[in-house]
Amino acid sequence: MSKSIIAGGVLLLATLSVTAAQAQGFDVRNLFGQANAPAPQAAAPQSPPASSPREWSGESGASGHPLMTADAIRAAAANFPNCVAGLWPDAERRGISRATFEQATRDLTPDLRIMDLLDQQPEFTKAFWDYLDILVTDARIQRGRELLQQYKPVFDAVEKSTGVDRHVVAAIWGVESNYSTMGGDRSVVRSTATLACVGRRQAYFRDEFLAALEILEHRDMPAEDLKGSWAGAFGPTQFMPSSFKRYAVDFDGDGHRDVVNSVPDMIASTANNLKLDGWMRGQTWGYEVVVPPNFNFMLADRARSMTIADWQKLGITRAGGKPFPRLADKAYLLVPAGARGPAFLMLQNFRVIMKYNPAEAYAMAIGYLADRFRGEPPFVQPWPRDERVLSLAERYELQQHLATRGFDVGAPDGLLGSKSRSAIMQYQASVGLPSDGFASAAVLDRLRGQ
Ligand SMILES: [Ca+2]
Repeated sequence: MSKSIIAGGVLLLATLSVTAAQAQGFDVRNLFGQANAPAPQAAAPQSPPASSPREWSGESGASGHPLMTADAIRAAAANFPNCVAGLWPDAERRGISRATFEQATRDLTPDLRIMDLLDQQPEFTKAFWDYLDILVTDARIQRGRELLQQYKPVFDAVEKSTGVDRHVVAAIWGVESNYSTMGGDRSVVRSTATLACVGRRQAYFRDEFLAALEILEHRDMPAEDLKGSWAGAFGPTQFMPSSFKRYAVDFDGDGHRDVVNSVPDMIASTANNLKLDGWMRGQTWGYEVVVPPNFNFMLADRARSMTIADWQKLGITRAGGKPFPRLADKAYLLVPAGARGPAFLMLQNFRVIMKYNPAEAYAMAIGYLADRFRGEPPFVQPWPRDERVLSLAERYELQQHLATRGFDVGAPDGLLGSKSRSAIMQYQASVGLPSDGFASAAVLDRLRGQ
């Protein structure tokens, strides 16, 4: 499901592409610190329910967007009934009946607490390895294996028809909702209507709101089952309404695409999502690799795709000593924790997983969990766990130092995406440091000292 980064991600070491639209589920997305969903701290144990009865703070949003000032939010809230009523012509064009529309929107009120969540920016982020620790636990590995066995006939059939690796589908299920045991409980119709009429993402959420009405119109699921994150993602694998529309399938043959209550529909729909996003049958997602001494980390660039054979010529080997199974597959090199941490060659399927949720740490957790289901061992190389993770203020400061020195970081926003990573590499090269693009405290200290 293309999830949208509603507010921009904050994953320190991950590149967050802000193009895809995904709504943070309640839990994982929170974990990834996007302004939309979940509460970052909670993944290891469990998140508290997403919709506690807390009220809107009444404060202007941190984004500074004109539609996020307290006055603008109040004015939009006052106009909410008119705004919703004004969406009827669009709904009608989509084949939604007047009865469905009225039933869904009668007495509907905006959930303004969402405005606080929309602009929320976590002050602290976790290191790349922290996400893997939290998301890929022994308990999650064990439970996933049980479910792969329990639903083996479904996984067999879905894998055969879509070509998508069952372990990856199971991993998404495990990470997005801890196998259906965690999920938001906000009404998808109410959340998307709120966001369609209030705040800075109205155009995007108008489509989501209308797509949610289409689900009701087609009787795929009743409104009371459409519950999820504040951004409108629902079900065990966190479909946005528009993603549901594109990807969901009725696999158990009861005439309804019910990704909430039917495990076969959920598994098949999630696999179909990955398939239509470009999954390469028979390929894995990536490999942990070892780079040779004095390696040129400038080559670690998502835009630099080469065959595994080409990477081998540069001295890269597979961690653990096994040979690469297919040398013609194209891959890019990812060094998520800098030169002191492990390196990875990422295949097309890693990019596909990132369409589901555009954070590298998320996608790697999915791939790693899938490997562990299969019985593969943990990663071989250690993470540099002594590295201190920079705070939001420090990341912002780092970007400003780089910009002052003429390195292109885009608009400094405290989010370290691929542009910032590239700027750090260029800065490191300019001062004779290993150019791994890693935003370490040492790099910040050096920038401060100059
Ligand atoms: Ca069904």
